[in-house]
Amino acid sequence: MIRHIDVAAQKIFEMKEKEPAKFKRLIDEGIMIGLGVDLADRNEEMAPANKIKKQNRPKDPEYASVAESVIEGNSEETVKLTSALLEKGKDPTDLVLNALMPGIQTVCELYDIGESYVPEILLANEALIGGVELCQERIGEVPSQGKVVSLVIEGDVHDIGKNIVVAILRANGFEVVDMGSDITVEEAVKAVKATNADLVTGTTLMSTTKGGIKDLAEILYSEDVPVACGGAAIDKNFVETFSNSVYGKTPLDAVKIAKKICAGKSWKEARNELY
Ligand code: B12
Repeated sequence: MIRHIDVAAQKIFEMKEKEPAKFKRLIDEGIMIGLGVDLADRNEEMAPANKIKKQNRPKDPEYASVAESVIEGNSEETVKLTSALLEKGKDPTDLVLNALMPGIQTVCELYDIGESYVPEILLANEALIGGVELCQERIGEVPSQGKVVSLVIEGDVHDIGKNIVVAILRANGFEVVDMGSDITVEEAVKAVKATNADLVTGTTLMSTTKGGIKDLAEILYSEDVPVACGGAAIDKNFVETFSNSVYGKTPLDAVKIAKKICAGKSWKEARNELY
């Protein structure tokens, strides 16, 4: 018996060193139990996974069901629910941003805390794509506002965010050449010349590949085609260390940047007017 307590105490001391946040929670909860507080309800609500789901859950219950079907990676259900909402006259862009996107966002955040794994992400991404494609079909042909080349830079396969940006740009009337992921600067320059694009959107999520976005913007300077830069590894301070680029955080920022550039503004004007 005493030996077991010794082991437990040893583990708690190790936890104090290695996982201070967990240690603090253990002590706090111990004090609360000592005071007679029932932690069962509180734990359920405050569990990190539940907190993430709650924070991302759309307020509209119909949108929440779409998000839930993406979280479950259920493509069939996502398509069915999205289709029903489109039939009811819901705006396709709103559906992408406020029903489908919160679903994938939840799975990605759950992955960060070890509550979701690669297969779940891939299934959720498939469900997302199913819903996004339906929304795009509904939007149909929109008079072109300008041409955009979209890509994820060389060495990076993270294309979920780029796919959302592409869908929202298309919904807003931009002709988008979607090059996919792991695209070299040379491939991108070739596509820009071949399509006579007005703008490139470059995405990256990894610190090891963000230099590629800078190289792309600098090389495209001679073509007079700026790069809208986004994705989790990119921030405004980084983008301001090089020219011919405009930072954006959300898919709607990509639309704002594209509108300015396609209306003939320079990258400097777009930067000044947006930030
Ligand atoms: C999903 C995911 C994966 C999936 C990718 C599937 C796919 N098809 O994309 C898989 C499992 C394959 C994967 C693999 C890897 N991953 Co990963 N992955 C993630 C995860 C969990 C979510 C990323 C995501 O899709 N987010 C959701 C989307 C919607 O967000 P987003 O891309 O940022 O896009 C939004 C905005 O940024 C914006 N946006 C995007 N682009 C643009 C462009 C413009 C112009 C504008 C204005 C806005 C904009 O709009 C989007 C919608 O809001 C992140 C952690 C996280 N929570 O971010 C790690 C993460 C990005 N991965 C990471 C790593 C290290 C890897 C691996 C190297 C792991 C490994 N050891 O094998 C490999 C990468 C291999 C490679 N060569 O690329 C690290 C990167 C760390 C770093 N800073 O460098 C992260 C941060 C995890 C971590 N905490 O360590 N990953």
